Amino acid sequence: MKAKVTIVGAGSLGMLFGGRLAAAGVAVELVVRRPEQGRRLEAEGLTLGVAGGGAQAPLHVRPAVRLLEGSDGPDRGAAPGGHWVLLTVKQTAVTPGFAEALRRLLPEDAVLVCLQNGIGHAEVLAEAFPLQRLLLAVTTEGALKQTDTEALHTGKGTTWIGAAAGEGGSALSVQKNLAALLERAGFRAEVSNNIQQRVWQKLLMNAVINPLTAILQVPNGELPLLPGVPQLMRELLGEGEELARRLGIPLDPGLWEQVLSVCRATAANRSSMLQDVLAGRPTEIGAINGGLLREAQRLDVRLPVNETLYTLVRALEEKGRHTR
Ligand code: KPL
Repeated sequence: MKAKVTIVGAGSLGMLFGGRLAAAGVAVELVVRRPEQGRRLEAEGLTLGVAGGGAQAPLHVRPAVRLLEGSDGPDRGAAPGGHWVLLTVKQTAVTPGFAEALRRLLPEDAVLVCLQNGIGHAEVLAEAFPLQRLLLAVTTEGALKQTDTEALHTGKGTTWIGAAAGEGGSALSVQKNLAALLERAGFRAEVSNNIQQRVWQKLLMNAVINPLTAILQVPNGELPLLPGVPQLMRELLGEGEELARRLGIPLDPGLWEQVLSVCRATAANRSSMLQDVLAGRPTEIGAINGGLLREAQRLDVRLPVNETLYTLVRALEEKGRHTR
């Protein structure tokens, strides 16, 4: 049965998922914000290469393209195999206005899958969508956007899928069908019965690596090699782990080793936050360390190292705004 996947946000991850799913015969539609990108994708199609792929030819596909604003109402074309909407925009894009625009655009049976970093976006979306239609996904796939129509698959990973609402959330069969669809497109995908644990583990890693690389302006691999920095990294992680413990969110015991191994595995990469700072764009600090600080405030606890880094990254954003 024909499934349909709408990808909202044609950045690196959006192009990766959209490219491979379309190549696997799934009906893919890309929803973009910028008309210029929309026009180019329509005219040129989408090209997905593989980093270090040698002679492997890049995939070239022609998914349908729509604009987020100004499109006609929901597309009511039947999707008997299910209709999933992979939300691959940055966390900072998920505002109440955005959630409302999405609600107008999507048919009532579509299931929304959030792939954002950080925390807080699911709550914004839950104001516009019933919780049964919201899934969370955490991915370790690596991708790099090269132009408005081209991306590179830089590293194979795993995508975990789970219900945003836990008990009473979206049906398990919906999650399993999505995992099967992603597997058909060549991804490794698993249904997780504790997606909050995956979300928090990614959150804590991002809370260590992203602000420090943005402030020190180094690639991920250099971070643990700088004098004094491993201690700071441990303190940041320790604050996050203690907060998760108080909130009753279980975590893997070896998270410190995982942070170091992510730094090694992505040694030459600039973290997304460093890229944002260098480009003078707003960062995801509000959803990452800021998300931790909001949770801590609810419990009346302090996270002093996270607070300091949050303030420094906000200052860098401000500086970027003035020097652009
Ligand atoms: O997810 C990342 C990011 O850059 O946002 C890490 C894991 C830090 C890899 O760069």
